[in-house]
Amino acid sequence: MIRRVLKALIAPPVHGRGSETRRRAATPSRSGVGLKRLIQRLKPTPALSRTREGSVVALFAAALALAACSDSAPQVDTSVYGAGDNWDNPGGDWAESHFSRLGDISQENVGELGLAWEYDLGTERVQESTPVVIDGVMYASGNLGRVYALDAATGAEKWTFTPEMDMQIARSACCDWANRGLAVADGKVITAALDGQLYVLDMETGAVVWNVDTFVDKDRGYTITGAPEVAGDIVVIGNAGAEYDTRGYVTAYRISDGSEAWRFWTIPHDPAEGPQESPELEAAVTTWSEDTRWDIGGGGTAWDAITYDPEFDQVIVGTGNGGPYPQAIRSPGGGDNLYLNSLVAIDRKTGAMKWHFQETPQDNWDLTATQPMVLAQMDVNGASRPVILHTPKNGFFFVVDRESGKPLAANAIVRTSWADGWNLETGKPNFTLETSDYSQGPKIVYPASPGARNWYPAAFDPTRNTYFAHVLDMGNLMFLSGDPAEAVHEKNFLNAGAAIIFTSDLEAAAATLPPPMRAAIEAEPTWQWVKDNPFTSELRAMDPLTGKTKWAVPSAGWQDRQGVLATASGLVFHGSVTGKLTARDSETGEEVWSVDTGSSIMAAPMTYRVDGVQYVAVQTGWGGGGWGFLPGYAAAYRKGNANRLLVYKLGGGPTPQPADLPPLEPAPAPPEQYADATPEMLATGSALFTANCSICHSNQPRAPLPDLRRIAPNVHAGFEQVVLGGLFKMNGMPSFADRLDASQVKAIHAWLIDTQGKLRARELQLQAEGKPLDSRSLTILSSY
Ligand code: HEC
Ligand SMILES: [Ca+2]
Ligand SMILES: [Ca+2]
Repeated sequence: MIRRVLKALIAPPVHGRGSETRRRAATPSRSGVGLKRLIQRLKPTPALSRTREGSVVALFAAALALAACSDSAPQVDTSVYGAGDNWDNPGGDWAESHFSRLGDISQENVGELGLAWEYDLGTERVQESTPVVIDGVMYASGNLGRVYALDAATGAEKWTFTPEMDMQIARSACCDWANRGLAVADGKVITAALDGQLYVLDMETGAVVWNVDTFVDKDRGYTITGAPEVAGDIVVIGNAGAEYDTRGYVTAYRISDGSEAWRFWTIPHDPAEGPQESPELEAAVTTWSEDTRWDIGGGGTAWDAITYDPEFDQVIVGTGNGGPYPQAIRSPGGGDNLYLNSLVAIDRKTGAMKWHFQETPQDNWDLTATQPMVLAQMDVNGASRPVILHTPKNGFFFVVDRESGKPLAANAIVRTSWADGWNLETGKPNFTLETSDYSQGPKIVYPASPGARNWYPAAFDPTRNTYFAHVLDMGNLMFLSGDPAEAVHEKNFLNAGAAIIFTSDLEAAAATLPPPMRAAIEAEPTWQWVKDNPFTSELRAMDPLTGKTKWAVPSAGWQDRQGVLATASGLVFHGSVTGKLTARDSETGEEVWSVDTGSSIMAAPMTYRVDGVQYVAVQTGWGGGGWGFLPGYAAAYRKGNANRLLVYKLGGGPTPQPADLPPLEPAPAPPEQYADATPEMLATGSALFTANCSICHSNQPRAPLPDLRRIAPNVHAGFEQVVLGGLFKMNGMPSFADRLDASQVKAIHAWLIDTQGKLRARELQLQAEGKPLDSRSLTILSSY
């Protein structure tokens, strides 16, 4: 039934030349469209009904019409589901479905896919973005907020844009220099840079039309990694930094001139500082305890999903986790802590909240609701409802009513130890705090902080009623690293407040923990889950309303997660960190085509058509949260991480692979140890390194950033200039002059000299024995 109705909603793929109109005029559609919307559409616009009257009134009407430009809902034909020749935004269409109606590439001919063109993105860091294509021009965003405008048929460069910034900002970026896409509207390309600048560029030339600093406080750990969202004549942008010391908000700017239309704070401020910014925040503040550590920030940052819903003229925002993670620090004594980990619907015109749905109340676990959402129309309990399909970090598949914000379905898709189900009547989870509240001792919490789902986009195929997404069923051990009452606010720095060990490493790590802690962990009922199966990482096809798996295929490891594209012709495209790009049969999951690109892929592929030729494109590049821990199965480990844009078409050629990296060499000899180095100094250095450096320098071979156990003599000589003087700041090595003094840097250096000496001895030995020099450590560091 659902399938039949939605099939009717989908226009058949248009064959032949020519591009379609991006935003069609609203035409009442016969099938499946709600009566309410039909009536809305048939109403004459105010401007039309008034212009018949006298000239004075006509003038008045003209003024009204102008005002109407910003006040009336933009016209988007929501009866057409899925992208066509164009791919309007990183999610493809108005619903952000990552679904294409194009069918020139089909199950029958997909085997003929080959490379049409490739483009060197010129960087070696993370790529999480899906390009946009408008009328034959591709606009891709790269790390830091770079933009590449390319001829979509040939890859010829039209222009590029690199945002200039003080790279000290890199210190506030927990999860790499990620960027998840740009927006195109009104002849302009809009990109948000890591440092908080929102740039509006001329679509033809790339020239800056205007830019604005979106950050309210430069002394706190804000960054931007998400895509701007266009909603009529405004553009909405959020930010990241819940792990630091931020208070989340999104801001709407008028695209025409950059003036601020509204700002929505996702959590309250300290009530001692005066009234809240809005009535919804006055309501929210009652869900935070009186002892809340407002000084540390509170979190709730909207770092990815922002989706404009044209049917209700509302902007839906997914908000982030609490900061610090432990509620015992953040809001001692409890409370839901609104609007953390929530979907909030904001009136586009006024910036006021229409409804909210909190997916993880009382957050202790970094279970954000920032994961991408897909809009849809779906039969639920016999009625056709406008819905949001949402799979946040917390392990449930939610189908939420877009009109009321009420959950219509909530099914667990992985093991969850913080809640064992959902009460759809009350809209609340059934908490299982006995297996997840770690304020009194360690708990093994499922899902882990990387989430059952994360930013990796899902695709929804309404013709098959199937949601395709990478799903990670993994947990993490969580425990307090100190007394919550004594937590200090680390300014513009990580304030996560909890220690984390992923279940992928837990059995190995448990052996090294203090015996009482180990005994406590082994007494947990969830210890059995770890022993049975520490994690499952797989691409799944799921039914949204039941959450049931139709098919699943395993990924190469828990860090092998990927974005997805689905097409009406029954294909699902996805990459892999191993370098493989694959097409599958939507019905069975069976592989129908693949190519080894030699480049690690995490971003979602997309598809478009120019002059009657359908293309499939994907950006390659490893990185993101925990990026230092490059798994050995990654293409980036074998071949480096040169970022590429790969574009395929039927009858294309082979995909050139980057050359293999040369074999590892033993670490070079370190300089002589400081004469006054003591074991205490080395221990201090080790601890300071873990606290300050390890988030970027994982000290693994072939990690994206230098392995500091292998530094060259000249870098040793300039160590202090690098760490305190900011010598390499322009390349993303920030200065620590505000956090460390010369004696602390010396302690870190002494520990690194010692470590390098030991590593060199070990590697010379391995080399003599003809063994590989791969000296890795456990991936126990969480930086999500
Ligand atoms: C925000 C990420 C980040 C953090 C945190 C960080 N670094 Fe770096 N570091 C970098 C980057 C990026 C480079 C490479 C710079 C380049 O290519 O010029 C680098 C390079 C270096 C180098 C030069 C290595 C070489 O072989 O050329 C040293 C030394 C160094 N970092 C020390 C430290 C120390 C010590 C800390 C902690 C106090 C630290 N870094 C923390 C990002 C970081
Ligand atoms: Ca969006
Ligand atoms: Ca987080």
